[in-house]
Amino acid sequence: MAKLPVDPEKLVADFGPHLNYTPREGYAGRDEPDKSVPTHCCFCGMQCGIKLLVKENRVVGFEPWMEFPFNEGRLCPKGVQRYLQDNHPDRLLSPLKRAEGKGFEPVSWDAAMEQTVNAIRRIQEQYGKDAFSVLSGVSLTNEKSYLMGKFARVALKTKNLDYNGRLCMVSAGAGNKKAFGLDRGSNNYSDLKGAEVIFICGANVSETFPTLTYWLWQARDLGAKLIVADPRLIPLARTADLHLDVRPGTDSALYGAMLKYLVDNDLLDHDFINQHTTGFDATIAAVKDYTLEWAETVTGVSKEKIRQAAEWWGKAKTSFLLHARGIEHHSKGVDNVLSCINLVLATGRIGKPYCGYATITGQGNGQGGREHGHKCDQLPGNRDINNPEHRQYIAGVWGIDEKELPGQGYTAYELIEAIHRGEVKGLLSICFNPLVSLPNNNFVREALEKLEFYVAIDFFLNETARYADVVLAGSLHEEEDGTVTTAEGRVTRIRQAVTPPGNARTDTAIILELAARLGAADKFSYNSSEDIFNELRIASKGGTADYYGITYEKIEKNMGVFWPCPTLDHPGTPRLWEDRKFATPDGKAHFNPVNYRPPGEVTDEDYPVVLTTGRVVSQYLSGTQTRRIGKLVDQFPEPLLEIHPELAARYGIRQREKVKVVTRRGEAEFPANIVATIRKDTVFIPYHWPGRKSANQLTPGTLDPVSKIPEFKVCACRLEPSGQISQPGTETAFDSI
Ligand SMILES: Nc1nc2c(c(=O)[nH]1)N[C@H]1C(S)=C(S)[C@@H](COP(=O)(O)OP(=O)(O)OC[C@H]3O[C@@H](n4cnc5c(=O)[nH]c(N)nc54)[C@H](O)[C@@H]3O)O[C@H]1N2
Ligand SMILES: Nc1nc2c(c(=O)[nH]1)N[C@H]1C(S)=C(S)[C@@H](COP(=O)(O)OP(=O)(O)OC[C@H]3O[C@@H](n4cnc5c(=O)[nH]c(N)nc54)[C@H](O)[C@@H]3O)O[C@H]1N2
Ligand code: SF4
Ligand SMILES: [Mo]
Repeated sequence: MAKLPVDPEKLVADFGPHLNYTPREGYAGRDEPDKSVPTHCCFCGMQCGIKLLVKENRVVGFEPWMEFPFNEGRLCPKGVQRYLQDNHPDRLLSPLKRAEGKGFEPVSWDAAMEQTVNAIRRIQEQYGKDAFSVLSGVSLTNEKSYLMGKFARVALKTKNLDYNGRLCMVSAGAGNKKAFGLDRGSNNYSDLKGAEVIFICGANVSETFPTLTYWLWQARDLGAKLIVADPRLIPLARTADLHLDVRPGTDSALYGAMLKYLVDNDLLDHDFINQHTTGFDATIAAVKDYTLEWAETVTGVSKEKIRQAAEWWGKAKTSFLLHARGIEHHSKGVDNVLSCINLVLATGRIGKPYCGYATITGQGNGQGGREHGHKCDQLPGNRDINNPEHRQYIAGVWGIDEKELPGQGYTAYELIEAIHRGEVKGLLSICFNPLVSLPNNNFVREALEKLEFYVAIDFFLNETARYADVVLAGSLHEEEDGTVTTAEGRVTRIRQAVTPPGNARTDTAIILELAARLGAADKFSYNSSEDIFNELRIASKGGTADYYGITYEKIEKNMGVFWPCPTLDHPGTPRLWEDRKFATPDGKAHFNPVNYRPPGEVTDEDYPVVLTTGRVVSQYLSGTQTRRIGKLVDQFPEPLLEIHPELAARYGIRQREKVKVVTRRGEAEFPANIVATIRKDTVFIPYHWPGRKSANQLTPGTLDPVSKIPEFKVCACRLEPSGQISQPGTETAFDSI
């Protein structure tokens, strides 16, 4: 087992409640702070409110922000310790340039900018505009997400721009747009409190969205039944009324069989189906053969459990369905999402108090960042880059001719393939660590080596940035003003607490200077983040993600505003669809038929075990930030292979024995963590570590045909025990890459 979780008393004794763990010389960390700045956690989509304590332009601690309505001061271990990254010695304090044979050396901003712009110009002149590409990220604020989309299309004039939400939210987004015409969770979470049945599909809420559990406990206290579908008996499932231990990659068979049960037993809302939906007949025709027995064979969940889940779901008067990446990270992620939505629509339980549906957005600004146009197929306001009217409108806002606006480019993983083919020669990345987070990372590494020029903007030298020619020292969440949109759809304010240290700059300042040096200064003249937001409001006006009626002042006054908010006197929309007018062209919610198909890779004689990947509570994404926060590392210092005792016994694997996991892409060794909380045919590896400890050496580049999300949640593997026992804490990844 890993070390025990950190002892809070020891933490306080070591560091004091509000003390930075690397106080610099002459720095009076224990004194009263100069100010307390209400803002939000920089990590997950809950965007918990937090107050940062600032002394001499440094973040030195935090205190709870009790008034912020979602979390009311509560925080998870990452939120509590996030401030410890601020003064980390690895923080980039100056632009860097690759010096042959010497690694990186600091350079002036002028030299770094000039080298970057010259390389962009050369590549675009030699190979065409689209040969230079951009990968962006949604830890960025709405303002920066919008800016990146405009920068790629107007300053670089390239079509090749995509973002890390491609690995995260796109299956949910595509499913929601098909069914509702709009991509946002239908309700804010207060509707959980009062729902009779709560169905959680593929979301490890207690570890990945810890503060959301508070709303679930309140619902349980009021008598809600909790159903959890997950191949692991995750912490939340241990307290659930029903755990559906689904075989990875088979969810649509499970939900399809539940839908058939609702139809066969007439547990349907006929009025809602008749008046407010289309596609019901075709959808139930698709599941007509999905008997409980068939579903048991496909999913591995007993037919009695499936029947029970359908019965509870069907008979409830109020309900809330939530899903996350467990059902979305699949080559049929969109189908899985649609099969969940079909269950919600069949019972008409949406747009009413305590009746809701939502995907749980992952990254900090995973919601806002997927609306403002840094996706390859999207323009601001969640507009479609292929729609002539949408193009015309945005070209007008940006003061360019519609013909100058590039078309649709490659999605993130397709971009890596295009680099391999030699079609794309240059890359700018911001807020993205694709070498760790994309699947099949040996293939990604080869692509990075082929680039003629690569510039990265980050505050740490992440593993991908080590392949860069130039690294531009950017800013942390708390070093710039802006807004984010929480998983609930609430637009809130990020407040600048400190300015970037040393010679680092704000991300916005970097992008604006690059745009100016590329000759687009007139299109990028803003004096503040609020200026950018005010342009975003106009750009989003009339789109499905309409922010026009939201202003900084209104956010301050109301502790956030829920979009859509089309006019200045509009109060915002915490609960969607109360008027039953869906955002589809015909105003109806759309059922979508889902035919079950197997995952991209199934087990066989050579690769007999199912591998799935995901997260642990104390680490975040590619780990760039949380692997630098010592106390979080202590909680989970290294990736372990979760394996059931029976499967372990079949291979003679002992606790903490190093096991080689082999897939068709590669192999990697992990100590075994033998737990009874996982299916007997499945193993699980968390993916927060790089290099030789990266789970993504093993995962496939299979994509969903619609959303182009990679299939992180299922592939086939073989296990080869090594006979060696590993000591806890010795399997860190610092010897990697
Ligand atoms: N601690 C922590 N919190 C985070 C993050 C983090 O990195 N660390 N990241 C944030 C981000 S960006 C995201 S996207 C979210 C992700 O949040 P989650 O989706 O909750 O996290 P995952 O661990 O990726 O996957 C969730 C569950 O899916 C299950 N699963 C695997 N395969 C299947 C399947 O085929 N069907 C079903 N039903 N379940 C399956 C896994 O066992 C796992 O428990 O978390 C956010 N919060
Ligand atoms: N096997 C497997 N792989 C997965 C997943 C999985 O479940 N299994 N999950 C996928 C999912 S859901 C996601 S979201 C992706 C995430 O994958 P990534 O987006 O690549 O992960 P991050 O760690 O967020 O990388 C972001 C980088 O941005 C930097 N950064 C953060 N904030 C800012 C900022 O404000 N400004 C600047 N300039 N830089 C910033 C950080 O320092 C870090 O280096 O991983 C995906 N990969
Ligand atoms: S739940 Fe998410 S937003 Fe809240 S403190 Fe934890 S990581 Fe931060
Ligand atoms: Mo994510």
